[in-house]
Amino acid sequence: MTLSTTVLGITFRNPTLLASGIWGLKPEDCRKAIDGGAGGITVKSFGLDHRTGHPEPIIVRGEHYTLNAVGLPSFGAEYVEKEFGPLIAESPVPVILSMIASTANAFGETARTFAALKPAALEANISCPNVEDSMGKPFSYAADTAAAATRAAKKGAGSLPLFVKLSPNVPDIGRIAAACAEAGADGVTLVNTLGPGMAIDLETRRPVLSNKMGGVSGPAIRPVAIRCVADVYAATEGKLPIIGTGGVSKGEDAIELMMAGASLIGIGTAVWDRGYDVFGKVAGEMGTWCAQHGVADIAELTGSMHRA
Ligand code: RRO
Repeated sequence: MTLSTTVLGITFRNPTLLASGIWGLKPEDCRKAIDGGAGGITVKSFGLDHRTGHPEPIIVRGEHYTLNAVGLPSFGAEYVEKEFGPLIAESPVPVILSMIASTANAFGETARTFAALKPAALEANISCPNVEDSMGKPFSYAADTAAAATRAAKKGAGSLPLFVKLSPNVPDIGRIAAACAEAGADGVTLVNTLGPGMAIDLETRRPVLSNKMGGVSGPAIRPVAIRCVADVYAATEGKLPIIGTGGVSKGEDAIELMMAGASLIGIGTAVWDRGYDVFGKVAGEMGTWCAQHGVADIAELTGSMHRA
């Protein structure tokens, strides 16, 4: 059976991707994920502006979840070019550059600047939950602002495939994804972190995170990710490629997200528990499941729940 899959003309050796987030800040992290078997890489979301992230502590690990409020640190276009240009040039697997911008229009210039580095695709992160104080509500919280950011990003991206990363914290993610597709998104990444959530230190009686609140990831959010992927697949009649991400730590988790409608699978939080080898392990487990169930081509799983 084949685990290799082609999405928007980009071939991945298997469907697992490093999700944009806390592991993709440095090219060394991305190389570890490639060595660990990842089918592709999504770099941490960066913008053109310089921003300091939130002060420590920025991560809380619970039993079934992780909270983060990294706070979107960004070091300008030169950093992305110097650090990730060589990775893009040498990588044996596709590299997706994820980007953020503080206004919908600014996604245009950001996309143009990042597209010049020739990644396999761009991802417009319009759903960070941790910077409302400085950047306002995420664009993905409403269809009109999501579409405006997408339209600008696609103008800058040109012919380069553009994924748009959406938030699960909305009542109708299907409608928002459809608006993004109409505005030029070639695919969507579902989902960013849930919440925000909060954890309290019982001794000090204060929130653990310096930002007080943070996005929730890990196994606890997996059912929400599956429902969001299923909703968007249905709302877009299976025509919009989906990178499914949220709480995947083993092969069967990934297969469930594919049945809901995902073509590719982002993994982030599980690196804590299974190490950078999690990508190869999950891909291997997917292959075993497919062999046991007579699935010859992994792509045939995508959206199969809707046809069962
Ligand atoms: O940097 C962050 O705090 C962050 C980002 Br950009 C995001 O998109 N999602 C998240 O949970 N954290």
